[in-house]
Amino acid sequence: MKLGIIGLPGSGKTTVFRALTGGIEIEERRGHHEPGLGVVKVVDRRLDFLAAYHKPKKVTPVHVQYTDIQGLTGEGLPGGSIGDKFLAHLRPMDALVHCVRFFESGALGPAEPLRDFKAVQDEMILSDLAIVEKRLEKVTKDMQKGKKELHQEFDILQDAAKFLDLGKPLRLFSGKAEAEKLKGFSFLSSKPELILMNVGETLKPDDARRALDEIAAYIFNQPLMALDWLYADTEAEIARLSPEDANEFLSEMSLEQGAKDRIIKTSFQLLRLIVFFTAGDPEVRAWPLVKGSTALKAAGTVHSDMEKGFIRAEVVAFADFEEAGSLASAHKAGKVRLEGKDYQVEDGDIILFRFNV
Ligand SMILES: Nc1nc2c(ncn2[C@@H]2O[C@H](COP(=O)(O)OP(=O)(O)OP(=O)(O)O)[C@@H](O)[C@H]2O)c(=O)[nH]1
Ligand SMILES: [Mg+2]
Repeated sequence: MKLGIIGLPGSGKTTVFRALTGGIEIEERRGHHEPGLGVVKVVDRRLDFLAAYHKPKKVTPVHVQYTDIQGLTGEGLPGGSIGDKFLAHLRPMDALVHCVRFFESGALGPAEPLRDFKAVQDEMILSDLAIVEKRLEKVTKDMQKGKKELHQEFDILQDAAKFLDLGKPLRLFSGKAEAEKLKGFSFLSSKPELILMNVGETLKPDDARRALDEIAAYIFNQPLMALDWLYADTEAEIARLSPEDANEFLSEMSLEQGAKDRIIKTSFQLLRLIVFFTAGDPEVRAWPLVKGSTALKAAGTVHSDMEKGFIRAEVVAFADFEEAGSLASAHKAGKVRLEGKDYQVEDGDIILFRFNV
């Protein structure tokens, strides 16, 4: 899962990045144009349980990759716009984490979260519109040369352009069947987005929630959006601590949980992802999968050969496995099911794929 951090210059993106990744495995890049990458292993109690049971050589959690565009891109000065170069880095992402400043800054002045949120959203919309218009130009030329089959794409693009021209993000377009045809463009305003407000330490949770409510009211009808907030400066410190020290720190701050795990959970919901497991001797592994996917799709996630030669899936729900205590007991209790390729995988399914090579 690839998450890209977006936000105005100086909104705290890098601080949020550190809070979410613990500053670990950051690839330092020379120059300011290359994004910083941080990989986070998703903590999952179920994976730990399976690892303790199978004692495999390898345990592989789900990985989440965060991208932070380092520094300014030249176009984006503090208080200014983000710039196209910056936005281009975000097109390959599965979802965006939109960092909104809610702390007073010497250079940028008092915080105005809703204004800043709108500014970034508008910039994404304009950037998408530029792509649509460029493509429309090309399609128009090709149609004049006799490529009649481009008519459908032309119509869809014109609809999208109208939408964007009104200042509406393509997320609102996504209910329509045509939206499928636009997928290849990786439009920013159609990506799932987690609005993450970066709150100054002098502000109270109630202040944060009020500011978030204003943004929520503004985006009320947009699908694929989620909202959350954090004390990024503090969380960046916490993310560096050992789990024990972090817990002590959190309880001192009367916070229940660090932002890191919570944000991952929210991102999973935003992307409608569930997790299934493969568990055996060489490897116990957690896999992300889009909710509603079939066993065949899950097999393909593990290996294309498994999808091609799929015979059946032997499935046990994690809760049943845990209760039974062993695979043999789960079998005895009739909890291990044989499922076909159309079976809809559930969150927490432990699956053994049978396949022909
Ligand atoms: N008080 C407070 N200051 C913060 C917080 N987060 C970031 N800052 C400050 O805001 C400034 C900018 O933070 P960065 O994380 O570098 O912001 P950025 O969005 O990555 O900036 P660019 O990459 O230059 O666009 C720094 O001086 C931070 O110390 C926060 O949660 N609270
Ligand atoms: Mg930065």
